Amino acid sequence: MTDTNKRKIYLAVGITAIVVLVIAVPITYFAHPDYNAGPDPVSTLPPDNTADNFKFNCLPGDQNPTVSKCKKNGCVWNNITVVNPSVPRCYFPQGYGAYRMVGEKPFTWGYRITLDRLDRPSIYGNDVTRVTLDVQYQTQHRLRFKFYELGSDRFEVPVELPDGGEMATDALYDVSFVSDPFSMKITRKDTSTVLWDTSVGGFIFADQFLQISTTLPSDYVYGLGEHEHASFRHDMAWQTWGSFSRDQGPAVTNLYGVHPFYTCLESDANSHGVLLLNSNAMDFTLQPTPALTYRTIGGVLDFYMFLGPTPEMVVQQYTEAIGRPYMPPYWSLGFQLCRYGYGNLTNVQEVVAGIREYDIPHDVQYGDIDYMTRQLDFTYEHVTRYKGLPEWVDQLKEEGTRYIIILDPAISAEEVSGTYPPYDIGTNLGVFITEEDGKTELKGKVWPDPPNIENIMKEIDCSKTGDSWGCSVENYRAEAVFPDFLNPDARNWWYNLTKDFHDVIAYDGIWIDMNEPANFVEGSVKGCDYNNPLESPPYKPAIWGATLADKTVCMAAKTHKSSTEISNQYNMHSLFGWSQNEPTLSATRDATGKRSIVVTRSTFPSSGKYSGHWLGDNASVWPHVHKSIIGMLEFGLFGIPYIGADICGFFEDTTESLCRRWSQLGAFYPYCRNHNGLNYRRQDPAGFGEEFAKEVRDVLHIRYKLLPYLYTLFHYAHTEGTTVVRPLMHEFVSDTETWTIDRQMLWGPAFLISPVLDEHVEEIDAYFPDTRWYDYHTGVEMSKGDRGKYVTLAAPYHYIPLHVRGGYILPTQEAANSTVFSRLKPFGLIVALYDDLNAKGSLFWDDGDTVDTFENGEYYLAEFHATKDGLNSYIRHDNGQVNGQTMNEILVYGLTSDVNNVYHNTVKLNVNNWEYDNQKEITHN
Ligand SMILES: *[C@@H]1O[C@H](CO)[C@@H](O)[C@H](O)[C@H]1NC(C)=O
Ligand SMILES: *[C@@H]1O[C@H](CO)[C@@H](O)[C@H](O)[C@H]1NC(C)=O
Ligand SMILES: *[C@@H]1O[C@H](CO)[C@@H](O)[C@H](O)[C@H]1NC(C)=O
Ligand SMILES: *[C@@H]1O[C@H](CO)[C@@H](O)[C@H](O)[C@H]1NC(C)=O
Ligand SMILES: CC(=O)N[C@H]1CO[C@H](CO)[C@@H](O)[C@@H]1O
Repeated sequence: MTDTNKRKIYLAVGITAIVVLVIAVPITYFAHPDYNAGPDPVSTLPPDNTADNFKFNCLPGDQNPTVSKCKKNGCVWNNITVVNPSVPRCYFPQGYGAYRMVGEKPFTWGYRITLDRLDRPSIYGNDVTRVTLDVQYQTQHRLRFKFYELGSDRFEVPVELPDGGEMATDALYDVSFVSDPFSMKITRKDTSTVLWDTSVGGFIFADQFLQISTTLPSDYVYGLGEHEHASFRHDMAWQTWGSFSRDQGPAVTNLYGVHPFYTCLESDANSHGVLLLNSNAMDFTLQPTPALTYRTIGGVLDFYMFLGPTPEMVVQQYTEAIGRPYMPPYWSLGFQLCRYGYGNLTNVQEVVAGIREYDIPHDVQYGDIDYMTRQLDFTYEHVTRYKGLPEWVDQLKEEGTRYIIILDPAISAEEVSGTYPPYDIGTNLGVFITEEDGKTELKGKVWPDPPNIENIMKEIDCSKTGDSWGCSVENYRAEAVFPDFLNPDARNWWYNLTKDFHDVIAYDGIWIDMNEPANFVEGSVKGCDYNNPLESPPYKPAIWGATLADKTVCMAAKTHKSSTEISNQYNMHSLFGWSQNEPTLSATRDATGKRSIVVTRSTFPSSGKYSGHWLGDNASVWPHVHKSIIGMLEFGLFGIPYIGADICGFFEDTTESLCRRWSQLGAFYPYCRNHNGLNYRRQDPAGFGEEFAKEVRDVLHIRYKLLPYLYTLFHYAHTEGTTVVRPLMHEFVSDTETWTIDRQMLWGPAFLISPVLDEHVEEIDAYFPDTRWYDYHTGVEMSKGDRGKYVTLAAPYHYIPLHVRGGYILPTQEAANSTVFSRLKPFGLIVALYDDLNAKGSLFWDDGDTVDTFENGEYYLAEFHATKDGLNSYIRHDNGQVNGQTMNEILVYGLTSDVNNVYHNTVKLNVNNWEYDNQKEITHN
């Protein structure tokens, strides 16, 4: 609450949008002594005065930079002054530019600038001689600037974002240019903070290499994914992160999704965000200047900048552009249980019986790939192992637990013709990704087994070989093909199969995995043509694997870009998971007739419109518990708030102490799923005996009690783009201490979660921003002296510290064994008063399951407002969704005097029906 006034000022100012065109005097670049250096570069090197932080790598990715390679690029070589081995030895001359402005033309949306290439050595070949830059002043807070090649058919990302429009007249930003060599500068008008300045040099626009470097206004940078980062705030000490979707368990490399979006806090606590809309393999280098370099190997440089000025507004503006997050059904906020390799239905039933025995809330049960026949999509193993699965799913649902099935994109091409319609129909329609010829289906290997797998396994026992994985891929896996989802036939084929499969198993939602797309052989079963520059580009970004096709399909493989245009995997690779979203969601919606849900592994900007995400195949190790908070905070920035990690970890055996702490934190993941890998020890809530089970039940009951609050947060995420799991800095941005906090998180503005993230720890230091806080468990107010401080809190093994922020009202509902039953229970409110005895909050409610209830007005929305005189509710919209339900418990925290009377409307209530103590007051009406 401390900074709202200050924030507002920025919106009120900003009057005109004037392009400042600075035609600068050509700078000393041409005179740089090194540029035309003579034949003996080493001996004639003059002392170079470029500060280390201002060195921008001219031989990125080169493990063995040499003077001659460096000189050939027209760059400066200096390894004398280098102390830090991360500082590039070969770097661009100061102010290096390869383009100059030759024209500038106004448009309704802004300006079009024409850039011509100067006479410079070509580092990567095929430089584009004329680059166009469109600067679109799209709105007051949104700027688009796009470098491309006018009139060419260079690849552009087919995700729809705002284009053109009328030039905003009240923009918060200024854009200015230096003409020769070209550079650009973006300034926040009211503070004159320079948000971007590319005059540090290094702008390159070649066919297969596009680079731009900019200084940043501060070194508080967040986002840029998907990777496993050690901290939420980026490390600016010369870190390079690759991005290219990859089936890769969390590690310091490119992972499943691609999100070239960052937010930055300026030193005065204003915030902005930047998206590079590009899907080619790329990397980002962060260096301590502070500066950022983007390098991508295709497409165009299409940037969107969002001016905030608060970090929360940046996310709202970003999701306004890429699409607001999906509204998950109420039940999908309940507890979910999964594992790979239950093996058979009896085993699943036993686990579920254990969950029931301990009365643990259980909203969703999953089937991983072992429910299928030989891992074939759209089948279930109906002969022995999963005989009776459909009937059991029906029964489960009657009891209040829903069922989600996994579907992998890869389809077996080895089934006997006429026995497996998914392949037969698909191949007839030509729905699969093809080789370069555009005709031959590209075949890889993923999970499906061939028909004769049992005989093969008798013949070849891969477990006895040195390389059991390699052996099993070679011998046990069938050749498989990959749907080309942007081909309209493929889309409809997938939609039909998925929808029709609901007649077999009445699933409630779908989990799509392996959609990077993952492939267990490199490129294809035939390999790839590495003479093709798409497979072997002149620059390989800092991504995992020796080739781009590593663990996926060949880059030259043909893939639709739209219903009518064909592109290739080189451009479309990272969009594969995104392209699977819409058809899957439409199918499950239409099959169930309900809102339903899709959870996907591979994401791209705008995936949040259709799906949630889990943080991937994490290991059961302590550091991942902390990393999961970082991952959630980042996906919040990326507009994918339905997010969580596999509780207790996927790979490796968990331990009881790890699983206990992970379950405590996981109870506050928006996507709350315990998921385990093949053959690891049990880790479901009933897997460690009664005491453990009761502890998990208790913490899940807290979650369930707060589900109305969580659901309301999702409503605002869906309608206004606000975050659900929220970094502390988004609420307390004027407090710089919050800028680095990633071991605590908030639910919305008002609920603080301070988990234990390490083994053998029973107390933690938690930060309490300077406002009023109450212990959720007891209602006791935190001492005033603790405001704005780290406080040591007791956190015994069974306990997670949770706090409610004064000034807020949280809607609650009594917990039950699933949301089916909790939704029938009475509501309540937690009224946590601020110092001035005010508090506010709201409740969004609908039937939890119908499509587009908000859009169609089928909901209830109330705002609550507490003052020293009482508590009022204002019904903003009411279509009867809460009829027949009661509100039983109103907890009021922070009253300063005794309560003498309780009224409901004007009716005085019987004093015997309410309880009161000196910290909190409980009323029952
Ligand atoms: C620095 O450059 C000189 C000249 O090329 C070379 O002899 C020397 O080995 C280099 N040192 C390092 C640490 O790379
Ligand atoms: C299910 O698998 C277990 C081993 O995990 C086995 O003991 C049991 O017999 C199987 N049950 C059925 C019905 O196949
Ligand atoms: C999908 O199903 C509809 C309705 O049965 C049918 O008309 C259509 O041809 C099918 N499309 C594909 C691509 O299978
Ligand atoms: C869940 O709780 C309800 C009552 O709230 C009860 O009727 C139902 O049988 C329980 N379901 C299971 C599966 O335990
Ligand atoms: C809990 C955990 O390990 N989380 C990590 C899982 O992997 C994602 C990337 O997919 C990371 O962002 C998380 O930090």
